[in-house]
Amino acid sequence: MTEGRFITLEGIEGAGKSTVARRVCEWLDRRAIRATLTREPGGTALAERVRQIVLERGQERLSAVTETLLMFAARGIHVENLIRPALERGEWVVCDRFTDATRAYQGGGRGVDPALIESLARQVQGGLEPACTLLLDLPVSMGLERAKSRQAGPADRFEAETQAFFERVRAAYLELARREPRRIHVIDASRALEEVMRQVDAVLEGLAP
Ligand code: T5A
Repeated sequence: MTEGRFITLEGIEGAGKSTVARRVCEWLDRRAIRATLTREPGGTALAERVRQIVLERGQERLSAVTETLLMFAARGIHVENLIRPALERGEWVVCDRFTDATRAYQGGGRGVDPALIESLARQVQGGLEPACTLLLDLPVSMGLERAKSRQAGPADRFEAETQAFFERVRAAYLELARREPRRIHVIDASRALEEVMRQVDAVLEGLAP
């Protein structure tokens, strides 16, 4: 049995995370590596209910701290019921967003205290960290354009945010990558998908058994 690996994808809206995550799973499948594709917030039936609460634009206000707590509530459910069991079975887990999203969106975007985020991460993850994170980076205007072209229903609470908010999120992601260059690989996501996948494949080749 191979050792399970935890891979995460990060980036602003429309960076191509979902598209690339599916391609990563195909890459693993071609190498006969069992993988589970999942996402945050969500990934299990219960965590998807928390996702609905945190993304929908309802009448009631959600403070930045409450939003952070909800992200970690969903993450706790997801880690316990899906991520950890899959890794223990020896599967790879490919996850569309994880705690770096909280660092970038709630920390960088909303100004939540990083000490609170790191404290919750320790409690909820119990030492679980991604082995590798692919940060799909592109200019905010390009990401929002792509997201808009694909958007079906009304904008969710994040999609309705300003360009300045997403600039802060992008800057926070790049700062995380600067601090953790061995884990976080910056991919130029402004390129055509095949070129993006060439960059991703180069990272994956270094991880495969
Ligand atoms: N959130 C999440 C937090 O604030 N804190 C947290 O802790 C967590 C976990 C989740 C929201 O929650 C927030 C962040 C988010 O706002 P989501 O729906 O999971 O929402 O995330 P989004 O980023 O909104 O997902 P998107 O679907 O908008 O973006 P993706 O997945 O990055 O983009 P994708 O793959 O759907 O591609 C978008 C379009 O671009 C095309 C695709 O075909 C698609 O049409 N595309 C390309 N076009 C040209 N060239 C390329 N290289 C392309 N790659 C993709």
